[in-house]
Amino acid sequence: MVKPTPADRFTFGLWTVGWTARDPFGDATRAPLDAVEAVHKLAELGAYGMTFHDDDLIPFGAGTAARDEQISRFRKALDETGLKVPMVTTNLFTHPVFKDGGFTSNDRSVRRYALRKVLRNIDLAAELGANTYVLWGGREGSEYDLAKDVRAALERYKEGLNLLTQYVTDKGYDIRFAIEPKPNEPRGDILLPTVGHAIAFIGELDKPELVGLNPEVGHEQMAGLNFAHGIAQALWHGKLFHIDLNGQRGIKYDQDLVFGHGDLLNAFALVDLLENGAPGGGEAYSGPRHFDYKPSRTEDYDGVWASAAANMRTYLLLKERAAAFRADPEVQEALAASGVAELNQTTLDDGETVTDLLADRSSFEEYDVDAAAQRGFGFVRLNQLAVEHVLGAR
Ligand code: 3MF
Ligand code: MG
Ligand code: MG
Ligand code: MG
Repeated sequence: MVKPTPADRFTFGLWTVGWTARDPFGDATRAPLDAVEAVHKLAELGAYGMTFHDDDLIPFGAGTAARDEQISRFRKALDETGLKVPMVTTNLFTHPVFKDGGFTSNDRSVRRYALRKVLRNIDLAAELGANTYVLWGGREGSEYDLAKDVRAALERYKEGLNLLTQYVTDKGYDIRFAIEPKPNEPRGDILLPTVGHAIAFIGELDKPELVGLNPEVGHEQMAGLNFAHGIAQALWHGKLFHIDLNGQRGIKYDQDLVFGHGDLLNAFALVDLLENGAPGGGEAYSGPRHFDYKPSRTEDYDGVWASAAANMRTYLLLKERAAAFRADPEVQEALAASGVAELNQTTLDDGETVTDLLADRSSFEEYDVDAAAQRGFGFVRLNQLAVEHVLGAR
């Protein structure tokens, strides 16, 4: 069970295993990785697919002939291995032209260029059969509050997304967009910093049904937020279109550790949620399990492939542990004692009105608040059972 197969739908960004480990303080520690080799290696390890930014696959500024040649080499590798490309994205952050953003740069010509760069890559995404297009606006933001008119920037963000959703509709592409929130890094403050901000923004768009989220574990945790809660809310809104799995240890720079190498208990709750749905029966997640991590700068290529395998193995181990947790009669009993499923009961009876509630003396006038306040919820016992399952003690 802990051997990954394509049926597990594990995917990796080309920029993850392909990260040469340059950081703001030091040079690359690894040689560049060819996309074709990455496809073969990931397929050997049991992955389902690979994703990429336009510039990961085709060097920025490559001419048409070089671009076509690289796409055909890549397609050949996909055909040879059966690896899929379920998601594609655009790099609107590396080239200096994007220093003040893509869709929301104060410079209108940059905004027009950014849209053209995305449109060109959407055509490639459609050709390769991707049905999710991720938008991470890493440079959409500011360092200085007075330098960015945030309302105007949100208008331009919206204008850009409305253009993209119209484009895929006109072209008949089976593609939906997924916004990836992040609070900061590389900008001091990034627009749409959290899952919640992005969900609210989507509600303002022309075709909100074509836009959802690609939340990343570390991005929410960088803001001190609970990732499993964010994912539950995204599922509740029907907006979990894609997911970036990795590990983060607290509020600091974006660590992109292997999945589970950060907050392991939250990762356990996350896998339980993705695989089994909510305890009360809420829907599970059916999209790719996408890893957006960085093999640490200390690793050579053996370490890169070991770390890629580690992401999948940890996910599968947590999935196994979550199944054992759910199947444990003591856990079921503890869940019931904690009232976890009770929260699924509507607070009012079917057809009951506010007048009926006001007339129900047992709910207020005769309610024994002190007796009700005596109830112990047993959440600590439940959590300890989870810890013991994660540790393999049960
Ligand atoms: C940065 C990220 C990005 C996005 C990617 C879109 C470079 O912190 O997480 O990775 O995931 O641009 O998928
Ligand atoms: Mg990230
Ligand atoms: Mg990250
Ligand atoms: Mg990411």
